[in-house]
Amino acid sequence: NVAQAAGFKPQIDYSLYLVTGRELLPEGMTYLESLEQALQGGVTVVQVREKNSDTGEFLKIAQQSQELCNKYNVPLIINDRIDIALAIHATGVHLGQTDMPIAVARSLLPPDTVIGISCNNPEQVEKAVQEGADYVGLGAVYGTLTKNVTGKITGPRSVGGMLEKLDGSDVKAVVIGGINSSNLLRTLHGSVSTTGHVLDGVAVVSDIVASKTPKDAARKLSSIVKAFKQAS
Ligand code: TZP
Ligand code: MG
Repeated sequence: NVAQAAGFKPQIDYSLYLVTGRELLPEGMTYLESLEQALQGGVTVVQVREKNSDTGEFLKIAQQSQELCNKYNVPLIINDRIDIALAIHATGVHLGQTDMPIAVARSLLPPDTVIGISCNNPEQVEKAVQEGADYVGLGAVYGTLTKNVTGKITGPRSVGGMLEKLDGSDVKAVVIGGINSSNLLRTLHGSVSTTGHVLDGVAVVSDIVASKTPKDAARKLSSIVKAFKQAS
């Protein structure tokens, strides 16, 4: 697209991608307190995901999240809702397979908006590349209680098969679903295509959001991704 060609598309560091989930907060921890700790711990990009909120509530949370992310210079992505992304001038939107098509979303949003899409198999990844996605979220790689996962659980091996479809494009990739500090390193190592394509990062909800010490949780995850990236 025009923005990309002109070179002013924001370059996102996908290393540690926090997806929010207010339902999972531990008792006594506010959403903004948890988010700020996560940012301090090294989250590199945040997606606000509000599956159970009305528009007004989503908008308020999005605005508050944006303010906090700005303070830490971390880009913000809105799940599903183009209108809310527009309203707060978010860096990006994240779409699902049953949401608005990428081309339509693109036509509604400013040209420098980052668009990501969830993919569960190589065909969906291929289509995402053709349609001009900026990044893909691959998964669910493991089982998770955070979301009622509809597609199959991929496992790292099939992530490799999906990553292969990104060869020759600059579309970035993260994995999501059941990732924590215990399985992260082997997930990163296992999620590689036969052509050597590796992940750009990892997306996490509960390991950070459900933690009573989200800063430590994020720090742990962040250091693992950094070590992996330095070695690869
Ligand atoms: N999409 C696929 S799995 C998932 C989403 C939003 C939830 C991942 O949450 P968790 O807690 O990191 O397993
Ligand atoms: Mg969606």
